[in-house]
Amino acid sequence: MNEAATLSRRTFVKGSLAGLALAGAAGSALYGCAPKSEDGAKDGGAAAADEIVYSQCVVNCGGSCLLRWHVQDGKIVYAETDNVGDAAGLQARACLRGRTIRRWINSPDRLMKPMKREGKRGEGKFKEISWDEAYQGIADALKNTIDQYGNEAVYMNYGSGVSSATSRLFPRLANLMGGYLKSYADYSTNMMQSGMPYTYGDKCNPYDSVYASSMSEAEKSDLVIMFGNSPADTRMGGANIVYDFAKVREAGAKIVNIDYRLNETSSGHPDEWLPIRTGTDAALVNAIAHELIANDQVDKEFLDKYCVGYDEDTMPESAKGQNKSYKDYIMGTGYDMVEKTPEWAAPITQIPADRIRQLAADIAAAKALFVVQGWGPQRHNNGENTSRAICMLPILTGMIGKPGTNTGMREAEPGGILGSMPKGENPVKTAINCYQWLNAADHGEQMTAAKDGVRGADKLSTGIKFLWNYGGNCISNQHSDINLVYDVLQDESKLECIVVIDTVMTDSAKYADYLLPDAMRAEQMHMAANGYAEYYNGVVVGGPAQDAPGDAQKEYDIVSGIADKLGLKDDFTEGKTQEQWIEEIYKKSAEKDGNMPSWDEIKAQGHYKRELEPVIGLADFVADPAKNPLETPSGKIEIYAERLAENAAKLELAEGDVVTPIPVFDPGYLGYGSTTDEFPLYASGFHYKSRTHSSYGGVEELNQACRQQIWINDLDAQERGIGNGDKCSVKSPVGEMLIEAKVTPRIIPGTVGIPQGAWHDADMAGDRIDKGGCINTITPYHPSPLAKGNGVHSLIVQVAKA
Ligand SMILES: Nc1nc2c(c(=O)[nH]1)N[C@H]1C(S)=C(S)[C@@H](COP(=O)(O)OP(=O)(O)OC[C@H]3O[C@@H](n4cnc5c(=O)[nH]c(N)nc54)[C@H](O)[C@@H]3O)O[C@H]1N2
Ligand SMILES: Nc1nc2c(c(=O)[nH]1)N[C@H]1C(S)=C(S)[C@@H](COP(=O)(O)OP(=O)(O)OC[C@H]3O[C@@H](n4cnc5c(=O)[nH]c(N)nc54)[C@H](O)[C@@H]3O)O[C@H]1N2
Ligand code: SF4
Ligand SMILES: [Mo]
Repeated sequence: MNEAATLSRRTFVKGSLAGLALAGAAGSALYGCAPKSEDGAKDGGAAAADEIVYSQCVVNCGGSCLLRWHVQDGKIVYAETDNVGDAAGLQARACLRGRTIRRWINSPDRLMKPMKREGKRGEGKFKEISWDEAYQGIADALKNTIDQYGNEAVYMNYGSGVSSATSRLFPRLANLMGGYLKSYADYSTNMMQSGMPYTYGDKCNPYDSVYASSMSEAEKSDLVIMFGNSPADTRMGGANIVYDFAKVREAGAKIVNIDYRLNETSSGHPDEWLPIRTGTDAALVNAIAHELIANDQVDKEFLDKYCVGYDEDTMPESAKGQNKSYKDYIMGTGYDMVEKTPEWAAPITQIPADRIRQLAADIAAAKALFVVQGWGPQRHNNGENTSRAICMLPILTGMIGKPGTNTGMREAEPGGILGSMPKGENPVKTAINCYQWLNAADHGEQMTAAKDGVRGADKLSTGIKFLWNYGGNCISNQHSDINLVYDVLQDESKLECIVVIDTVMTDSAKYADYLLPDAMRAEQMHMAANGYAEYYNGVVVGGPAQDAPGDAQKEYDIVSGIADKLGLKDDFTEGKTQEQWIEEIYKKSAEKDGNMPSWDEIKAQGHYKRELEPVIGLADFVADPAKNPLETPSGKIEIYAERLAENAAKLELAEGDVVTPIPVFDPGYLGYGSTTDEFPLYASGFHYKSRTHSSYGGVEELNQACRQQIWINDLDAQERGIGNGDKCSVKSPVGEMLIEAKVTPRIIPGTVGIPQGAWHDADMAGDRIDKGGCINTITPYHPSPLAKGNGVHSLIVQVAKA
């Protein structure tokens, strides 16, 4: 152990004992750079106590885990995570990613200087410029864009890398200049956001706890069915859902985990795994529905009282007497006139008919059924229908709004208690789906409401000409079809100016015209609420723990600098520093909340957490549907959504795309039945434990611990002569990548699985073969039928030994 490490170990003990008191006594130290030490003493006898600075891991995995920086001489020496507060449950303890964050913060790859592109877009060649040149250049480009094309030509790209009360500040500046093209939905829940409001009402979105139950509610259930939901992969961190899920298993419910791979959550419990072909969950639901109907096991009373469209009894006038009910569809008397028996579903789902019958019987016998879906099943080109179909299981059995049940949505999470920096009013009302930005850059003028999901106008008046990309890697790495992205962005007459603000050289950053180095949250005063943790509300305030490296600056100062060149600095800042904004936002939120500590207290404590009661999805509606109707036209659960039938009639769909008023199984683009001799395997992505998307993808230790590998079943591997650890080529209709094989029985035969988010690494002017194993090299760009979203888990490929 070297001297520095010894020192930090020793002072760590002292610091952790004295941490709270010290922070309390020296509240001001939470702001500026850490003082040398409290008493000025240097090590060499009495060790200096570490300064404890509170911050968070802010990437988009939902944890928002607490970091307690140990700071000496203005430098972070050590990071601990949450070890304060109620050890029984309220500790937001970081996962391995968060615990390696110093590798990222102190990485030699940190961006240090503002830069301007020199080579071709995507080539990654830049020259250093001064901040003044950057501000002026960007201000000019912004102004010219608006003068020439109007405000609709300005766009802020999706980016989820930073959660904080003072981040993503570009909208505030753009609104001061007359606004920008808006976006709706997100890359996480795009298809679900579009489909579910037709069933559960306009306000139904995956982030509203009214529509789902807390995971802890499953402790009261006797049968928990999880569709593509793996908290141990995607809800890590001490205060996250994985924690609640552990208690669910202890409580003893039978758990069925439906996934194309044996995910981390059921790892060690293989009996819980029900393998299914990717993208076919709705077919399984259909067959279960068939059994429940055939055996008279549906809750007809619930369906009649709370729902529309199960059978003729509750069909809306416009669809009566036409065999358009859900029951008609399932029993083979409507739509495709095919009876959805387990024998029908077996070859589609790869689940034997007997196993489907057993599951249906278990569901019928359950006293409290808890059905929950992750967002994997909906991240397919048929995801709108799949998310609605999964919710049919609790609907058919009336297992909604009661103890131990869930609506079929992902588990609930409470909203945050913090406001954020006001964005102002955007006078532009036109919006695109966030996934449509590349189309809008390529041929925006041709995009319409009916064909492309443009909202707020019938069509776009211009393509995107100015793209702002902060804290996101969705230009290329996280978008799809990176080869197409490269081609479109080569043409500088289309997208004229791209600004990227990040901390390291990402693949998206290579497309920047201006590439700006950001200070990380540890390097500035930070404030944010809790993440997706379901059972507490909280806030963290603290920092900076150390200075940003090189000339990196915080986003607030970057946007202020550009505003200054436009004569808008005072309007943007209102004469306040970021620290003053944070104080103001906190105080306003605390006033509204009533329970939060005072500003002085939170500064001293660094964090605040409040335990919450678990919730039961749609409990109010079920208790009193007249008093608490849903925001559907009927006020009820709409199994048959008349509105969707009407809206579908107005859509111009791509060939083969389907939108239906009831949740049917349709394979969707590149779904079941689409494999060919050239691409004989299905492939899907999943969110991986070594990264949060592409964030932490540069930490070598994590890459070594959890290798980037394609999961392939022994049968598929043998057929191709592929052994564990072999380098493989994976080809899809749009690209090729190289990746190591993980040959395993933990994946269903016929489907391969690729962890999403690895860093793209290809010679784009050469063979374009990605050596980084980035799945978006091979995902086509095909917005889904209704949402116009990213159904990127639908994919066909060939795999060969490289
Ligand atoms: N094929 C496929 N594609 C997918 C998905 C999939 O399942 N399959 N998942 C999709 C989903 S759900 C999502 S949410 C998106 C996520 O896509 P992104 O929102 O792009 O998420 P990240 O890849 O984590 O990128 C976050 C970026 O923020 C940067 N960052 C982190 N901290 C800071 C900071 O302090 N300042 C600045 N300026 N930058 C910072 C990181 O370096 C990183 O480049 O990906 C989507 N893409
Ligand atoms: N470690 C880690 N945690 C994360 C993230 C991360 O990148 N890394 N990303 C965060 C973000 S922004 C989001 S949006 C969430 C994402 O959370 P999810 O969208 O739920 O994550 P996925 O891994 O896409 O899908 C969940 C599971 O569904 C399975 N699956 C995929 N397709 C199907 C299907 O058709 N049917 C069935 N039954 N299963 C299927 C996958 O194998 C996976 O195990 O996670 C968050 N948490
Ligand atoms: S990556 Fe997520 S779970 Fe891990 S420390 Fe960060 S916020 Fe917590
Ligand atoms: Mo996401």
